[in-house]
Amino acid sequence: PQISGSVALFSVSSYACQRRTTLDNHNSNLTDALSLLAENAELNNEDGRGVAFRRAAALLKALPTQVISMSQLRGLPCLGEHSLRVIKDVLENGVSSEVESTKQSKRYKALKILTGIFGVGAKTADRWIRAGIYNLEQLRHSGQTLNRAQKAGLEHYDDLNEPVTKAEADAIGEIVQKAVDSVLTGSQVALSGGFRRGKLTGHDVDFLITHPEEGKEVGLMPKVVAWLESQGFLLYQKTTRNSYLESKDGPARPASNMDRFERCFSIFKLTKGKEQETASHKIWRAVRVDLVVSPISQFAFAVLGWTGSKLFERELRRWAGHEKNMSLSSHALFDNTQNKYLRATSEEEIFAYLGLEYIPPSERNA
Ligand code: 8DG
Ligand code: MN
Ligand code: MN
Repeated sequence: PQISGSVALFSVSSYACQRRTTLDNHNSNLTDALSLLAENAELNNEDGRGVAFRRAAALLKALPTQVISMSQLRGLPCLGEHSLRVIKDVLENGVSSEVESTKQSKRYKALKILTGIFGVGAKTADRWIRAGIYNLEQLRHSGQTLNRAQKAGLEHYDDLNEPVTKAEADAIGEIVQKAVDSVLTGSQVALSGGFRRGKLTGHDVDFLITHPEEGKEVGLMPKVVAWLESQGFLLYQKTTRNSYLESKDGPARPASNMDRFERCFSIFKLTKGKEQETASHKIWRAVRVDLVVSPISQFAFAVLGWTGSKLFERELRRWAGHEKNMSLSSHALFDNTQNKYLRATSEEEIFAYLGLEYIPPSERNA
């Protein structure tokens, strides 16, 4: 860091995938404010604004010390005019007036409550709000038709809005491992998502499943799901087939960032330990679990793509496209200059292809 007078100026790379971002955040007062505004933008389908606030928050998460004065931010990337205004407000007044008024607003509160239902996105929530629905009580009495996911989401609302602990994630990991062992020996299960980055809690648990022999993983998901169902572990599941190989453009470049693995969005019924039993005497709780099956040839890309954070992933793809003329997905890395796929069996290799220093999962918490 450069020193200017008594004020330390930070020097930080502009892409989140060039930075090491641990969970040790020295600026949570600022990043909480910016994250709330990002969330609000996303809930209102203003994705551009959302990303701008997310980038600003991520930049601050990567700083080695607490920011106490605006002068420390001079020359830093990712901080737009609006974000700087919010930061200044927090530094000078302890809170951001925009954040405070957003939190109080009827619309924000309703969007939070309604999108807190599994299966309800910003568009559905907006439609319901325009129909005068602001909370679960009003929704239940509204006569709105809910799909299967939303019904399950409403039924298990409290459980699903209770953070999942690492201990619960590990318990579910053992169940998933047992399931894959029972249906195909040699299959491997890898924890991904926030828990792989070292988070202590999460909104769900994410797992990748593969088999060391290419092709053996085909059709694995329905078998795993059937086993879990037969053992009574599933409260809800929706499985979608792999659509990567059979797409019209062949195994060529995936068109969007949405991947095409065989996957299952589920709600697990997890039996509680004695310590977690509550006054309600309910001996189980509902937990959101994502399962994804990847062929071994794409596994490194799948692991990288499903470890997150979401902003880190977005920045990796932006780096690949803008700086390297490459296209990165959770399936593959394509070099547009050489017009060929770059094979990889580890995350380290992928970072190397991209000309990036390797960032371990615990430092991808952008
Ligand atoms: P949390 O659950 O603890 O709140 O955080 P997280 O684990 O980081 O978030 P997540 O929403 O569970 O997402 C985990 C990773 O999975 C994240 O990097 C984004 C990625 N992911 C999805 N959906 C999709 C998708 O459709 N395609 C790809 N390639 N990745 C996805 O969540
Ligand atoms: Mn997750
Ligand atoms: Mn997930």
